[in-house]
This record gives sequence, structure tokens and C-alpha cells, in this order.
Amino acid sequence: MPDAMVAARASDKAHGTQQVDVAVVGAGFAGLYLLHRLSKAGLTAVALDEAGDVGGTWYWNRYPGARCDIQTIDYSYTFDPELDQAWTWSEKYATQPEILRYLGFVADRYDLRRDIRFKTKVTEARWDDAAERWQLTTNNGAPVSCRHYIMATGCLSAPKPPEIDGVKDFEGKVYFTGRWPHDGVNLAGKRVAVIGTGSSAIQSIPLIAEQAAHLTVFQRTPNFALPAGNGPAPEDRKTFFESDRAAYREQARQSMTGVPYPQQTVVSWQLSDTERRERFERAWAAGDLVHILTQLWADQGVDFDGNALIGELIREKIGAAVKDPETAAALMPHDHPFGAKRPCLDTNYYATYNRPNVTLVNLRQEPIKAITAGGITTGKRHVDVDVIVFATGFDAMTGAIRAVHPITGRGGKSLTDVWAQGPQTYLGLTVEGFPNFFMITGPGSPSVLSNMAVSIEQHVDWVVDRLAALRDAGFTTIEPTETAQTGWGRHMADCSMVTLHRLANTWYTGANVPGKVQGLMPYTGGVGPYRSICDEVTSRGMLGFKLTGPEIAAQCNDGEVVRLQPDVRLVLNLLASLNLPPIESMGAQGACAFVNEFNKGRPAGRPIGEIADGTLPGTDGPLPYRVYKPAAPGPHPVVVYFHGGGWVLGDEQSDEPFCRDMVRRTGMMFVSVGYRHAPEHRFPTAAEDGYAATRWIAEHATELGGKPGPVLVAGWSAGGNIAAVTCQLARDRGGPAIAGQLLVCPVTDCSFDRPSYNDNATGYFLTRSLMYWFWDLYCSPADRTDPRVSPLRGKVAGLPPAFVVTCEFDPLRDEGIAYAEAMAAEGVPVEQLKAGGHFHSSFAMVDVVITGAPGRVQMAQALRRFAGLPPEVSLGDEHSHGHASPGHRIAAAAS
Ligand code: N01
Repeated sequence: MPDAMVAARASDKAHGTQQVDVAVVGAGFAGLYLLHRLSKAGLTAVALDEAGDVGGTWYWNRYPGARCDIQTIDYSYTFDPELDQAWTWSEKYATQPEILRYLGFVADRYDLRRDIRFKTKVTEARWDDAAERWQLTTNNGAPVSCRHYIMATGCLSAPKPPEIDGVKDFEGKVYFTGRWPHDGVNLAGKRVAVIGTGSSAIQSIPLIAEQAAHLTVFQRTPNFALPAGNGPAPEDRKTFFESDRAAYREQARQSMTGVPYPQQTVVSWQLSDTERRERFERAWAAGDLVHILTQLWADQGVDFDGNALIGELIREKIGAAVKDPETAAALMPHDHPFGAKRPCLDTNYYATYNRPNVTLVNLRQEPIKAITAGGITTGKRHVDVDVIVFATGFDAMTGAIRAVHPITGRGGKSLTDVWAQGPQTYLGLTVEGFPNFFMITGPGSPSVLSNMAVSIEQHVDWVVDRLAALRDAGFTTIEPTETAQTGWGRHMADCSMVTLHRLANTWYTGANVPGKVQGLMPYTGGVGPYRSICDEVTSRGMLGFKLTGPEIAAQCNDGEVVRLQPDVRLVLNLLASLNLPPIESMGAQGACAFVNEFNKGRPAGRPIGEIADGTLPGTDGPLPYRVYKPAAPGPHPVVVYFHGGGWVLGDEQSDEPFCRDMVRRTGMMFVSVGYRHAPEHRFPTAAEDGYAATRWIAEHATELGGKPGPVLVAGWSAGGNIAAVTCQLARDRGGPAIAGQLLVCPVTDCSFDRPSYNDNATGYFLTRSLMYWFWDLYCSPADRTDPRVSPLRGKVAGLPPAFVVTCEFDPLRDEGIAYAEAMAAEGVPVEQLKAGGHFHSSFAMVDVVITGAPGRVQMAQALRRFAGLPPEVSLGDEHSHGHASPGHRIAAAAS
């Protein structure tokens, strides 16, 4: 719209306050779709934008080479199939001018400009409690009064100041990539400096180098970049898209990233070097960030070693592309896992450093000391330049909201103060104390870790649907509760433990802005899961929100929407979607067959030194066992292990992933015992087999390759029961000596009336009814108080030190805690791990429930302590890809 018309429209409003249902800040992707949806929902709205036209980030970022780096087929609105048909992108990655044209086309098609006040900045926003409205002042035209206030400000709209001394003394020209002049910049014949090597720099450097007399790039941290291979949209994506557009879009909405790629299931160590290289070369050639970030192997984003393989392969590519070895080495990132910092898409980036007119300055070796009248001085040299381009990024996410203008909520609370220690939100959409205030792609939402187009549509749909529903029900205010917001913060933290983002200093964490409080701001749980959580909030009666209205009773359905660990939630949702019959309805044989089949589909566990089978003499004939040994030379301390399965299911191999993982972490040898099962062998067979096996293993430790002396015992579930009972029997029957016991979610008592049995009766895989079935098959009611099945009823003094693990969402939780407390009361050294958000199988589901890994680290440390070893195990050649750097140790602990 011409500026004159903008001015005329603003002056129309100058005589009074503009009254609307909803005010929106920003007229980019989010603001435009909001205006469309709000108008369809019958809500009056205005959008305010400092820019002179629509476009948001695409209005401002006009630097040479600016393009999207999600394929444009995916970086589009999807709400209207006719719009989808009406616009065809010319390239795989559209240029900034084309994207701007698209947004203009959308604004015209839905007649959105009439509700936008351009060149208008909100200078203050204040919640008026009496009127239940937001009052906004602007720098151009009438103030605005609105019921709801929505920030569609984007995540990267507040450029960082230069932060380098002397900028104002520089006599040449200074440009910021994020505020590039609209009429372009002629750099021909100029000596140019670019500071920064993020996405904006990597896109612009090759084009600046083509124009400039000389280009000097000042790099603080090298970034991973992938060649875009731009051109027409790739045939495979186009065919997939054209074959069923609706299905394509739906798959994107349910995906982890907002782009329809399947979840990978094969983990890196299951692939040979050749297979991994083939996958990598395919991804490299595909020129697609989402592809390379998600499609190589399943552990690439969650495991340090699985990720490090990619870093190696990319560094090889950089080495091949850049002729000067010193420059190549400086361009190779080593300080962060691939993908933990936003990787870039480039066209000729690395090859640009082969040009004679391009120099790279490595600021890690020679930091910038000052900018002077004529150029830039580092610790080692002075570089004369005519132009400095700051590609130094943004005060991301919070900066885009907080720094725009003061926002004052209920009781005069300022958003800046409330977020002083980092952003706190509910769903990334709302903030406690700020009624009727919404953010689109705010901190706490998947936003920048997703295809923004898909996330924006989801957020806008959810918000507008809620506003319409509130209005229809007679509510005038909506605000999240403290409980809900705190819960979301915890869930965010849980999610961030799964990924590697926490291991990099990036704008995702606020580390790029001096003095900014650090913490991962985007939601890392994925687009599809996030969508289902938002839908769950609605279906559970606006869980976590307080709603009020003048003629309707206030409603507050308080609570936390996600209490499970994120990966536990995914596993349980997947299991629920399979609609399996209850295990107890399958009969004992059927259940065994089911568990065997089920186990075939799980990750097998990582390689260890050796696995061998044998038999040992039990009380009543031979019992099978399986030995798991570390790769490091022995002899190793011996752990006698009892598998889970309710005394009915499983065998000496059925907890193999857990045993392998614990062998790697402890550096100890595990001997898993095939004790006999019910219903053929009822109580006390399993207990007596367990004790007899422990005795034999202790006596034959040396033959088995173990260290002579006291053994340790460990077990999960019913196996935890056998381990606990074994310790009591060993104490009472004269040995063997046991140095410590690891009880993971053990059965310890026959009483079913503890709260955890009721709280977790259904829905968490191990159900109350399944436990009844196990008990019935194993033990008649008359025997159940015998300490050989209910060790909590036995004498607990004088037992070996114990590490007891319990899970929040497990019927067995309270009896595990009771056993730990009983032992501690009798002077047994006991440590407990009460695992929040976990279910009965969390720790056994190695490489599936990733959040279980830190718990297994603690278990391993406890076993090593019991054995008198230092806490850290040398992972040696079992951990073939690793380096023992501090970062590696952090990641190894979490992986
Ligand atoms: O900003 P950045 P950006 N002295 O923060 C360096 C999106 N985007 O504008 O890493 C010296 O990534 C800084 O160094 P370091 C995309 O999501 C998308 O490039 O902090 N150097 C870094 O190298 C992207 O991630 C597209 O050590 C300083 C660079 O400046 C996000 O926007 C295109 C410095 C800043 O990189 C931001 O990208 C462009 C200092 N004082 C952007 N301060 C698409 O293709 C900072 N640096 C869609």
C-alpha cells in the first residue's frame, strides 16, 4: 500500500481510540493468517506493523542471497487448498522477493491490508483489569483498545546491536543483514567486511564476494552448512505432493518437524560404515536441512556418538571444498553437535574461500579489538575496509516480544520483570499474569525448531478457535494458571534432556546475547506431539486455564497437561494406538509368545565385549544363564541379574538391552539367570532358583571370567523381587557374600492397597489387573505373606547396601519406596531414585525411552560404589566413536 494511504488510514483513527476485539502485532506469515482467521470467526481485528508493507521477516531481510531454507513446497500456507493450487513456486528454495510477492498475493486474495496499520509501532501495552481489555499506545495514529492482544512478531525480528567498540567511529558504510536497504547496496569495487557466519552470512557471503574488490569474513564460530542444490523443486517431493496434497499436508502436521519425513528407526551402530556413508551422501546431495537433520539414523539428534559421525563426514566435505588447509580447518565446526546449533544451507559458500579476493579471519585466534575510522583491528592485524556488514543475528524469541515495547499485565506486572530469569509460558502461547495475551511461535512452542509455516498455522488455529469458543460461552478473559505454566516449564526441561540442543551455545539458548539469561527457548518435543498436547488441553476442558466472564461462573480446570516424560508419552501413545488385547487375556503361553515377538522389534542394545550362554545346576536341574561381558580385559566384578516378567514371562535373554547397557556403563560382567516360571513352577521356585543360582555364580566367578569375592545382585520388576529375596536368603543361609543390590521397580509386597496401585491402575502398560494375574499364577493367597515373595514382610536389617529405583507412574511405586524406607530404618545404606514422569518399563526400554539413560547412569555408579570402584567407567573400545572430551562426558552421561 502506498505510504500516503497508510498515513490517511492512520489519521482516520487519530481522533479516538480504535476499538477491536483483537489487536495483532506483525503482518508477516503469522499476522496475515491471524487476520484471515479472526475475520472468518467474526472477530474484529487490527494488525500493527512498523514495516511499510506485509512480509514480516521477509520485508526486512533483503540482503543478497536471502532465501528460505525449508523447501518452498513446505514453506507455504496450507489452510486453503485453492490458495495452494493458485500459487506455484518457481524454485526449490524461493528468494526473498518471491516470498514477499507470495505474502502480498495472500494479503490481496483475502483482502487483509484493510485491517493493517503499517508504519505503526506499538509503544506500550497495558492490561486494564476493570475494562478487561488491553490498551495500546502507538507511535502513529490512534491508540487501540482490544479484548485480546496477540504477538505475531516472529522469533528473529529484533537484530542484535553491534557489541563491538568503535562502530560509531567507522567512516565507511555499515549495514545489518536484518535491516538491509530496500533499494539495494552497490558493493562493486569495495573492500567489504562481513562479521558473523550464521545463516544470513552464509547466504550472502558468496554473492558479496562476487561484487566486492575484497571480502574479509570475521568468523567467531564456524557453522555446519549444506549445499542447497537449488533449482526446480525435486521430482520426488513434487510427485509425493501432487499425488495427494491433503495427505502430504496432514503428514507434515503430525511430523516432528513440520515437514513430511518418516521417523527413522535404524540406529547408527546397526549400520556399517559403508551404509552410513551412503545415507550421508544421499542426504548431502538432497540439499535439504530437514532431510539431513532427521533421515540419517534414529540416534543422530539424541545421542552424542550417533551425532558425532555426521560432524566427521561434514568436516571431510569442507576439507575437500576448501583448498587452503588452514582456512579449511578454521571453517570446520568442532564445538557443537550437528543440529544443536542451527545449520545453514548454502550456495558455493565453502568454495568462495578459494577466491583470491576472500580472506577468512578466525576470531578465536585473533579477536576483534576495535572498529576504527578505517577498518577493523584484531589481535594480529588491521584490515582496511569501506563497508562493514553485520550478520550478527538477533535477540531471538524473547527479544522479539519483550524488547519491542513494555507489556504490563495484571497488577502492573511487567513482562520484562516476569521473564527476568528466562521466559515462562504455558504452551509457548500464553503467560500467567497476562490475561488475553497470546504469542504465535513464542518461547516454549516448537517455533524455530520446526517448519514455521506449519507451526504458525497450528498456533493461529488453536488461538482463534479458543477465542471464538470463549466468546460463544460468554467468557471474557482467559489466563493460564501457575501450576500449568510451571508444569510446562518442567516438560520443556524434560524434552530438552532428550536432544543435544543443550550442548551448544546458540541463539536458541540466548547465549548469543551478552548478559541474556540462558536456557533452551524453543520446545524440542516435536510438532506433532505439540499439536496433540494443545488438543488435549482443549479436550480436557481448557486444562490449566482460568476463564471468567461477567455473566458466567468462572471456570478453572487446573493441572499439568504433560506429567509423563516426553518419550514415555510417545511410547504409551504408540502402545495405545496398537489396541492390543490385555496381556492377561492371552493365557500364559500366548503372553510369552507375544512378549517374544514384541521384543524382536526393539533396539537390540549396543555391542559389548562378549555374550555367552551356559547352564548352571539349580535346585532341581540345570538352569540356563547368559553372560554379558565388557570389552575391556577382565576379570570384572560379577552382577547376578534377574529379568522381569511377573514370574511368568521372559527369560535370561529378555532384558538384553538393559544388560548390555549396564555392562557398558558399569564395566562389570552381568550373568542373567533363566530362573523357572509360573504357572508350571509356582512359588517358591523362582525365589529358590534365584538364590541357588547366585550361590553357584559366586562360587564359580573365576571360571566365568569374573572377579572372585562378593557378587552384586540386580533385577527389574519380578526380577527385583528375586534380587531382594536373594539378599535376605544369603544373609540367613550363610552366604554368598553380596556387596550390593540394585532393585529396579521391584515387587516387594502382596498388598494391593497402596495409592500407586490405584493411581496407576490402567494406562501405563503394567496394569493392576496384569499384576493380579501374575500374582495368581505364581503364588496362592496363603503363601503371599512369605518373605520369599513379599520381602517387605521379612527381616530387612543386615542386608547389603541398596539402590532402589521407583517410577512415578507404576503400580509398584509405593511398595518399592516402602522397601527402601524399611531397609534404611534398619540401618541398611539405601539410596533411592524416584523417577518422575517414568513408567514401569522406562529403564528397560533402552534406546527407546531416552530419558531413562540418566537413571541408568546413577544405577551404574551405585553398582560401582558397591563394588568399591570409582564412579566413572572407562568406556574404552565399547564406545568406539567417542572422545573423552568434557562435552563428550556430559553427553555420554545423558545418552
Ligand atoms: O544470525 P546467527 P543469522 N562478534 O545468530 C556472529 C534464520 N535465518 O542472522 O556463533 C563476532 O545465526 C555469531 O557468532 P557465534 C535462521 O534460523 C534463516 O545468520 O555467536 N561475531 C554468528 O556467526 C538462523 O539461524 C534464513 O560465535 C559475532 C553470527 O554472528 C537465524 O535466522 C536465513 C558477534 C550470527 O549468526 C539467525 O541467523 C537467515 C560478535 N560480537 C537467517 N555477535 C533462511 O534461510 C554475533 N556474531 C530461512
